[in-house]
Amino acid sequence: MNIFVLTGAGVSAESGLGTFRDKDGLWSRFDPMKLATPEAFAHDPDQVHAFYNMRRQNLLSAEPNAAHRALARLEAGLAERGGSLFLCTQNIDDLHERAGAKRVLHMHGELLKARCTACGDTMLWHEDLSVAAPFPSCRHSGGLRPHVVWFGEMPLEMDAIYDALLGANLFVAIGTSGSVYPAAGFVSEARGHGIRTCEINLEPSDNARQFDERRYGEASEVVPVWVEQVLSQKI
Ligand code: BV8
Repeated sequence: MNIFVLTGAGVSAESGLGTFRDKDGLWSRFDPMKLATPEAFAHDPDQVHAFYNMRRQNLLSAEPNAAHRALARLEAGLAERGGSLFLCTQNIDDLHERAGAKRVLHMHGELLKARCTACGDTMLWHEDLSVAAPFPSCRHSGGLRPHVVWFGEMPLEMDAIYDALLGANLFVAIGTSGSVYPAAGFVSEARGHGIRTCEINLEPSDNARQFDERRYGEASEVVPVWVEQVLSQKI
């Protein structure tokens, strides 16, 4: 069985990273159009860097939760059975990897990487970022940014994502509100190709009605149960 899992901020909520659109979420305290767009970065790079520096420090003190660990078990368990997990995340944290997942596609980039705006080089970066910092590999300076996809920018590896999506037997969205595209459109893409769909979330998402199966609750409780059922082939 080939499963395509799309995760969102809800899978990391119980690790303390907060979500975007829940009542006390990031976008209720910060304006995404002032912090998560290329125009915002051009206008006030220091403010944008401060926003991501705060989130990077939060991430470095966060730990994966049972949902991240269950998805790592799913990856190994499917491989043992000749199947595969394609784990695509909208999240810019590294909690899937720290929980043991071997292949994670970060379609919206990674908070623990920096990118040189002059040449596109990326590298691991755990410290605070500022535009002034010189980029070690290419020596350009003055244009460092987080390796993150902002609104209005093309998400990463979309061809690989659609190839994997259309080759899946099951599409599962976990911890996402289904409000940001193109990720929010994956479920209708899957349905259009006759692929079974399942939503696992705290509450119905914006596109809940498009899912064949829906399971609700805290990810750290619902995801491990679902993974054990998949691996014991009860579903
Ligand atoms: C693009 C990185 C084009 C930065 C992010 C109309 C139609 C189609 C598109 C658009 C449109 N209008 C505007 C657009 C474009 C825009 C968009 O979709 N806007 C929305 C607001 C309408 N999209 C884009 O700009 C994308 N790019 O379209 O490019 C293009 C084409 C050609 C050439 C160039 C460009 C890029 C979008 C990426 C933006 N970057 N993140 C950062 O992190 O700072 S988006 C950000 O929000 C996240 O990455 C994530 O992807 C997204 C959605 O967030 P979620 O993960 O779903 O989190 P949310 O808080 O919303 O929901 C959490 C869920 O978890 C909730 O449902 C909650 O109930 C649940 N939950 C909470 N706790 C738990 C839980 N579940 C389980 N257990 C729990 N404990």
